[in-house]
Amino acid sequence: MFEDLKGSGLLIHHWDTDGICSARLLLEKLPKDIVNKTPVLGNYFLTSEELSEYSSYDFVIVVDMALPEENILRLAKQAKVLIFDHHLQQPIPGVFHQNPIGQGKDPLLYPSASWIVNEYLGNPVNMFALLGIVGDYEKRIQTNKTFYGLITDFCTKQHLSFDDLLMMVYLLDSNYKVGDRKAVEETPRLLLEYTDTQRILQNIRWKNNLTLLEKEIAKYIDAPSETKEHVLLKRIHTKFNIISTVTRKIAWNLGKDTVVVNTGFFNDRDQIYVRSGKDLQPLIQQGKMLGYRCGGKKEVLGAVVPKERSESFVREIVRFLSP
Ligand SMILES: [Mn+2]
Repeated sequence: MFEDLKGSGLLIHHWDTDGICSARLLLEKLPKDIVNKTPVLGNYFLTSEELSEYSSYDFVIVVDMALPEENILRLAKQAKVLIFDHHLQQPIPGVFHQNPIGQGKDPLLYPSASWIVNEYLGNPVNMFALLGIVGDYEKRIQTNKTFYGLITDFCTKQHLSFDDLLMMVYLLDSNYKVGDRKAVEETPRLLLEYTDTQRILQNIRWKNNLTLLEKEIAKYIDAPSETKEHVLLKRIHTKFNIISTVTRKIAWNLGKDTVVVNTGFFNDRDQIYVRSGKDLQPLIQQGKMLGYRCGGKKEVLGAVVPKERSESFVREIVRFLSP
């Protein structure tokens, strides 16, 4: 499979369950001395420090991340680069790109990077291929007949429930949510040793992470918030990546348009998250026009904004949401 890869190798993977499981599947087939890394948590790009550190490798594999084209081209100056992914990205010249979504295939047939990697490797269906899918879709995968069928068959054979798989996802994702980048990077190799999948459910460290996360989330749900023009505004300061959960819980509990600002995750930028009954697409476009990293869906918006711009963007959001 990877016989033509010579010299020193680096594997860069997303920090979530799909990224970790994809890395686990690749590591099994790659030379033992390959190094695996995840970007600075929350960064969908490589910093200049990372880029110079990674420029000495002979080959670099990127999985479950659409890193910016200029990052990839920089790595490709020195190294042979291979990308396995399912995010929308144009092919990059000179780079091996295994991405059916980028080639216009139906995302329903390629629901995760782990699935794409597993197919490429010619493996039978297995826990890690499926966990990546459950990680990216959670319960929403139940509406995908083909894959939910595969998942339920697998669960029956392994005497597992869908909730067990969801719990495994929460445990694997707990490492990045508590901000433990080193633990994220250790996990793919740990999973190589986990021949019994029950060991994922029994990992004490990950279980402790979940307890910590629950406490931190509850703390911010219970804390007072401001109301501006019928919009609920909550300011939090946490190094944990819990903003989406906090926003969802507040919005669903109170049934109000909710804006959460987290000043504690990045040193130089704030996380902003919005949940609303209003279509947020125009606001997402506006955020992008202002040059912020901004994305989301109809009812949610997530943005990362330089600290000095954060208050003015929050005012824009409140103005947009006000009746
Ligand atoms: Mn993914």
